[in-house]
Amino acid sequence: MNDTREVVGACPHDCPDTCSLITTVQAGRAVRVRGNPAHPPTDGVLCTKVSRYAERTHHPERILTPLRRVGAKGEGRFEPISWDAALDEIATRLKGIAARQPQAILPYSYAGTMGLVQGESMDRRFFHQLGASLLERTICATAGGEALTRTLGGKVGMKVEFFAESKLILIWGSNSIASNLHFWRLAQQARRGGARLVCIDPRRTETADKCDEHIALLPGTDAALALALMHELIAHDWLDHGYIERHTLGWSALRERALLWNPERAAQVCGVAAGQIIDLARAYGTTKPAAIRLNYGVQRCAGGGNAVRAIACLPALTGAWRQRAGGLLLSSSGAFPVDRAALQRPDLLAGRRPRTVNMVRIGDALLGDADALAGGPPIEALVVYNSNPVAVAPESAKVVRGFARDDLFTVVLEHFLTDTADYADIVLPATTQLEHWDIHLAYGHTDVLLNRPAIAPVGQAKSNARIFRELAARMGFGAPCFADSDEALCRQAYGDNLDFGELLHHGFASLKIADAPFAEGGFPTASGHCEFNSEQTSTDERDGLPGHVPNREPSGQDARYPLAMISPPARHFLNSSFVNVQSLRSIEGEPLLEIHPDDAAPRGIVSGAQVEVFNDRGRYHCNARVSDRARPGVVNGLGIWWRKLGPRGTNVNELTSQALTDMGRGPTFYDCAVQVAPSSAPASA
Ligand SMILES: Nc1nc2c(c(=O)[nH]1)N[C@H]1C(S)=C(S)[C@@H](COP(=O)(O)OP(=O)(O)OC[C@H]3O[C@@H](n4cnc5c(=O)[nH]c(N)nc54)[C@H](O)[C@@H]3O)O[C@H]1N2
Ligand SMILES: Nc1nc2c(c(=O)[nH]1)N[C@H]1C(S)=C(S)[C@@H](COP(=O)(O)OP(=O)(O)OC[C@H]3O[C@@H](n4cnc5c(=O)[nH]c(N)nc54)[C@H](O)[C@@H]3O)O[C@H]1N2
Ligand code: SF4
Ligand SMILES: [Mo]
Repeated sequence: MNDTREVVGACPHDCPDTCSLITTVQAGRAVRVRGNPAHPPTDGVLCTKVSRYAERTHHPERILTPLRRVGAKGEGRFEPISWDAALDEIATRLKGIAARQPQAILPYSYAGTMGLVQGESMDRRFFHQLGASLLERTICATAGGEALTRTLGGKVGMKVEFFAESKLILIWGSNSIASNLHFWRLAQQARRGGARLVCIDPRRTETADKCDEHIALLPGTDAALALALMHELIAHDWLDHGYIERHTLGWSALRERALLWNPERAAQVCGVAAGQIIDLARAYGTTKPAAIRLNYGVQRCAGGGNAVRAIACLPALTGAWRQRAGGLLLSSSGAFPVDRAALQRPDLLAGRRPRTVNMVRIGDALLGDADALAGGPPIEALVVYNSNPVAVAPESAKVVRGFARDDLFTVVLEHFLTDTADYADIVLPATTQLEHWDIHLAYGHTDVLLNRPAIAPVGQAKSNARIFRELAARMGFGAPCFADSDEALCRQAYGDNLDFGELLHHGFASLKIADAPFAEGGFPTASGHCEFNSEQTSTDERDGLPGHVPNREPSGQDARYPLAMISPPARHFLNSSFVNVQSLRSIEGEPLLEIHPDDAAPRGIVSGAQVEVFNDRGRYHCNARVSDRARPGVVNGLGIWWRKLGPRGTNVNELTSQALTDMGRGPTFYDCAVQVAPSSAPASA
């Protein structure tokens, strides 16, 4: 057809791979989205989910107009209204509250799009000018991020492409095939070159199946494993003394700590055989280059920060950083020179210092818990975008009760009527990535990507940035920065740090980073060293050294709730996105709990049975799968279904807690004790 066009964009999702997309447009419709073969990290391949992005964009249930609630909160009954009516009503309500107490207004957003423009530009300016409460965006990665920063000085590490040359790769707390597909391709390449792959994960994932070795440790015991590896490195002198002396801080104290952790002690704590730990230490101590692909699965528990710190010390002990195919990667996002002050304009606060609400504790905060409210006023208005908190935040019972408050004014910017949108007073239709401009960083590679709109907005949808621009005008915010277009915001994101012309031309641009950035030390910490001992850590939590912090709710501790539950992502959803895309939901089937045969048999649970998973916080109804994908003592509740699409309107976050991690004030989704029983009533009830 002669009106066929191809447009280069960027995958917006919260995924380390940040793929370059090519969208085929015919007669104004996106008909196909594929991976850009010219972008090396993407290499022409997308995951199954985003291959369906055209289906998601042109989904028959897309919200096409602004909506006003007509039913009760949560019922999901709305009537269409005009943009003028919607924006006027929102501006009037927000002005009324702001005149008394701007901090009673709370934005709630996360990485529904990772785009810097649609995720953290005009929205932030708007709330800064308003003097609204600040949001601590902690729901994913802050424990690990903080831990990495305390150890290495930032979210920095190996360049991902060099994993292909490694001879040993520890895939630690990562189901790469599901969540980091383009890294997995590099790991396969390494394997063809003779590398050994070791997966460290309580669950026997599809990634574990394909590795040479799987260490199925108990959740939240990674620091103990890392300390025992150090013990063996010391005992066998597999250390790079020169590197330790020149480029690290706190070695003698760490050495003393590690010598307390012989493999037998760690094996007890981790619930694995001591022999596995000894073999892993030998491989790690004697193979060069050795690389660690650490991921966020290790840090969703009470001691998540300490676990990441312990693991992040390992490459400095063996001098693995000397080689470009050695070292560690958790996140590369710290390498991107984003000009956040230009994008977000914190100066618009003009000296005001609003209180900060932690998004993990939105349930408690909405219900008036003084601690969750950080001593500030009750929340009277909530503006949600790029997030689906009713489905994804912990302890759903409280989140739902909070959102159901009749005295709360809630605005939700969305593509679909999600569990959260069902509680909105006003829903505003937002554009998808195919319909707006944006610019991206990545956390699993080091390229900047530009996203051009491929099609016109669907229905009456507007981009987040445009919505906040129009709201700002209605609020009477006169500063010139409230007039910046989405495209202008793209240019401001990196300012002079980047050649925007190159981006416009190719759609991506690589950061200039040394192949082996820490071969000669030079870590971005205050000392310039890899900090085994962190002063920052010693002042606020512990003694400054990484240690094993047990889970709050470990397997086998509470007789009422003897099983530990983790709830990692289902492969064909992205958090709660795509759950409403029928072709993907069909692949996933039903909400699922994996349980080991030894735990299933005494409870009379068979595969396919409906079960109730419960603890003091709630009750989740789902389907059992009896399988050794779960290790004994641990059940896997794969996430994150829309509540309204799960049996009896529940999802796995009924069970999770709002407790925070040791560092970074992050969530403890995978630190959750439960009991499981066959369902007492039919699932359809
Ligand atoms: N397909 C798909 N891809 C995704 C997502 C998705 O929902 N679906 N989500 C995206 C987002 S937001 C993020 S943050 C990343 C998440 O991806 P990752 O950073 O890899 O983190 P998780 O998927 O939470 O967990 C990874 C693995 O860690 C394991 N794990 C759980 N507890 C522990 C533990 O205590 N120790 C160890 N060693 N392992 C543990 C889990 O079983 C899981 O297999 O993926 C992104 N990519
Ligand atoms: N039990 C359990 N809970 C978890 C996790 C877990 O592993 N287990 N993982 C946690 C993690 S790692 C994360 S990151 C969070 C993720 O939680 P969220 O950040 O809430 O991510 P999603 O569920 O993908 O929801 C994003 C929403 O943003 C919308 N959206 C996307 N693009 C745009 C846009 O341009 N404009 C607007 N207005 N909306 C848009 C999508 O339609 C979608 O509904 O969940 C956390 N919750
Ligand atoms: S979700 Fe990840 S793997 Fe899939 S297209 Fe997006 S960036 Fe690539
Ligand atoms: Mo995440």
